[in-house]
Amino acid sequence: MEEGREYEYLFKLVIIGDSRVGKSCLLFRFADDSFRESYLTTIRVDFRFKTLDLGETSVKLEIWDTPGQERFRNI
Ligand SMILES: Nc1nc2c(ncn2[C@@H]2O[C@H](COP(=O)(O)OP(=O)(O)OP(=O)(O)O)[C@@H](O)[C@H]2O)c(=O)[nH]1
Ligand SMILES: [Mg+2]
Repeated sequence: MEEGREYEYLFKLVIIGDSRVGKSCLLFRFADDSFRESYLTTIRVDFRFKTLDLGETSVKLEIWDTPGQERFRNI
């Protein structure tokens, strides 16, 4: 591992899918281990980081959440 870097690998993931299928909840659960029942549609692209220690390897995940509504299809 290079000096000053806290992970060996960086993976970038994008969550896509239809509106209301639970994309944001999946990310919220994974990143913060919590759940909200009220539905707040995603209106722009948002991302979260999470670092996992897998034995001696440290992996950083950059996870992007996208809006599923038809009007944001261009994103
Ligand atoms: N019961 C139950 N409800 C869930 C689950 N996951 C998500 N929901 C509910 O489903 C609704 C939609 O969840 P979101 O994660 O906001 O959906 P989304 O795919 O991000 O939707 P857009 O942002 O519009 O694309 C919310 O009211 C959540 O509370 C689940 O595992 N179980
Ligand atoms: Mg969403």
